[in-house]
Amino acid sequence: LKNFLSPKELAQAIGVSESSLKRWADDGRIHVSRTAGGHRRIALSEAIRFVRETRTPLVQPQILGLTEIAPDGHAGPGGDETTKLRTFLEAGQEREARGLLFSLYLNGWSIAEIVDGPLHDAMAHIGKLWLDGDLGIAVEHRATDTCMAGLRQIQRVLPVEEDAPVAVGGAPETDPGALSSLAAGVVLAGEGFRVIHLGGSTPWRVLEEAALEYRATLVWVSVAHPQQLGSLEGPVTHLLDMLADSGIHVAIGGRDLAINLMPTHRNVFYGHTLAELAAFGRGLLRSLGHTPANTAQHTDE
Ligand code: B12
Repeated sequence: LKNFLSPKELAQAIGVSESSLKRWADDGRIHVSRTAGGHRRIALSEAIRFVRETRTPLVQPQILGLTEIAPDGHAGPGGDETTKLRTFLEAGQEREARGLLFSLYLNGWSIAEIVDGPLHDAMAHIGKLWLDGDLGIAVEHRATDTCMAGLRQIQRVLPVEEDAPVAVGGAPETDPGALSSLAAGVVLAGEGFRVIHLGGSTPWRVLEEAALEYRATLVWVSVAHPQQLGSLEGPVTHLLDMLADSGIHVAIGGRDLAINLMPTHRNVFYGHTLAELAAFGRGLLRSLGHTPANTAQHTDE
């Protein structure tokens, strides 16, 4: 991937003339910076924002370095997005699976919509394959890895603001769910946080210490495997108490999290989906006077 594009490169990638593109830049529809020599250049994250918001088809995605995306959307299996993703993941078609996730993002889906929808649904299905034996487990592990790579590709094109508030998070010590926690982190990055992801199986005291060390504004905890946790109450209460004094917010969530059994505290937010986490993160940034970097787009507007 390239970090910057010339107006000519972006014009070719989206199939318009260079002069139209320069006009849009001068109108402020596309934000450009200038090189030392005075030439216009466009950050990749800004090019992607423009493509998403205007639903402009990328006729030559390879010019942006996006070699995994078929120019005409994505040729492949039929069916809805979940079926397509599941088919690619089950067949070990890693490039196609990553390309599909990225295409959804380019087509204007928010990161939360991609993960709460096709990604979660495809993985839930793949999670049943272990019934078929060890090969099913291999498919599940490989699919997890592919989804993580796909999410990191999306994260890679998000604008990064050096002074944005920090979010630190992971899945807790008895929970291996690194895919869940990465997904939550990429959603927060999409809302404009600077994100530090500690991965699966992160001890509670590590979350606490990392939050203080990295001066986090928000700590997120993804609970993907609730039955493994026993009682969450003790460690969660401790975490909330420790972080409240430093004014650090905590978001804890998972599909099957029994929110009604969780300790209440002024600095905690509980949720089941990443759409809820995105909305919470956006609200928190606003309350801190930060304009979210990349306002989420919705498919059915
Ligand atoms: C991948 C996977 C694993 C991987 C995890 C690898 C990794 N690096 O992530 C591995 C192979 C390690 C694994 C292990 C186990 N797993 Co497992 N696993 C899954 C699987 C197939 C997909 C999970 C996933 O990542 N999905 C994609 C993510 C994005 O979705 P998600 O986790 O649901 O997250 C959503 C929400 O939780 C929410 N969210 C996430 N984070 C946050 C944060 C906040 C703040 C908010 C608000 C929301 C939020 O948004 C997400 C999108 O909607 C699920 C199947 C399923 N039905 O979910 C089983 C599943 C979670 N596993 C299960 C089980 C039982 C196990 C094992 C115990 C199996 C075993 N007998 O060994 C072990 C656990 C061992 C241990 N050490 O604890 C059960 C859990 C049942 C339960 N209710 O507790 C499930 C549901 C499968 C099933 N139907 O039985 N697993």
